[in-house]
Amino acid sequence: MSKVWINGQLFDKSEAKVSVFDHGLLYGDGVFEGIRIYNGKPFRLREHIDRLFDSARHILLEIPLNREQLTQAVLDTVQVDAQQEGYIRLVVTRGPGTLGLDPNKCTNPQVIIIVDDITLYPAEFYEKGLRVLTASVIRNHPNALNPRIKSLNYLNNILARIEADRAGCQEAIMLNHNGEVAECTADNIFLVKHGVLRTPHLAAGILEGVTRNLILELARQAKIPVQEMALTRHDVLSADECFLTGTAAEVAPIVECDGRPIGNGKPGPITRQLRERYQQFVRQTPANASLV
Ligand code: PXG
Repeated sequence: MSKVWINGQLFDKSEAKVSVFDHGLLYGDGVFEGIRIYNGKPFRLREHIDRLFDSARHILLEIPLNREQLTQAVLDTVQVDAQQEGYIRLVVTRGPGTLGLDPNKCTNPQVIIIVDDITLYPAEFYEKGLRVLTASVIRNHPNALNPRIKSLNYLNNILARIEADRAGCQEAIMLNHNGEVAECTADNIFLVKHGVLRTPHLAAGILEGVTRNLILELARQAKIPVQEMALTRHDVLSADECFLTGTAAEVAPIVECDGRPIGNGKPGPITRQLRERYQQFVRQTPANASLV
């Protein structure tokens, strides 16, 4: 039975509630993180907590706990069910306020920790690869809502996901306001060309994915050359390999974009190698290595 921690209290899933006046609900005013549990431990918890605090700082939302307190609350909540594998959703909302935008009317931010199961793509997608399209909806302009903030406003990405869905694709590639490749709707994107691993640089207006950073680390360890750079749709269509990375999807091959095969239309060798290295890393890392 999964549990939900809200501002220091534990609830059963069915009893966990927030106010309809919460500005997280009314305006998407809040931030979140999605964290994996591997071997019973939250994976890369420090990185996720850091990103949550950075997102909150950007929107001037004061989290009523410090990093250590929040880390401990996450560890305590995970401990309740002692799940070996699972998923943690950490949410901080601006809290209940009035029916107007004014964030100053919200004086009680809601800190929510949900521990639940993870839903993955079915296994066949990891073997055969995903189909994606280039969404007509672009990623948020950094001067509108910076994608570095993991905010509760995902409508931009949801619109792209709807396009993908209606075209029979599993994911969408979102371009930025300059027409460069940014990221997928809930994942970062990587290409392989002539043995070089390429991914959009942070300046493209993307989330700095925890999985992205790990893949860059693992590629460097494997002596695979890496380039963080501006990429275009041409680079995707002419790539030898393509894959996405994210907490939920882990490392998943992309074999088709806009109805065209990528490379030979099958998951490529560097994608396979990095997926294996990723699996090995997350499952073999000594328990404490992922803790603060
Ligand atoms: N880009 C965006 C826009 C994301 O939302 C990533 C990249 C990958 O980041 P990480 O740090 O996870 O490697 C994300 C992550 C979900 C879910 O429930 C979504 C994310 C993470 C976990 C769960 O769909 N988004």
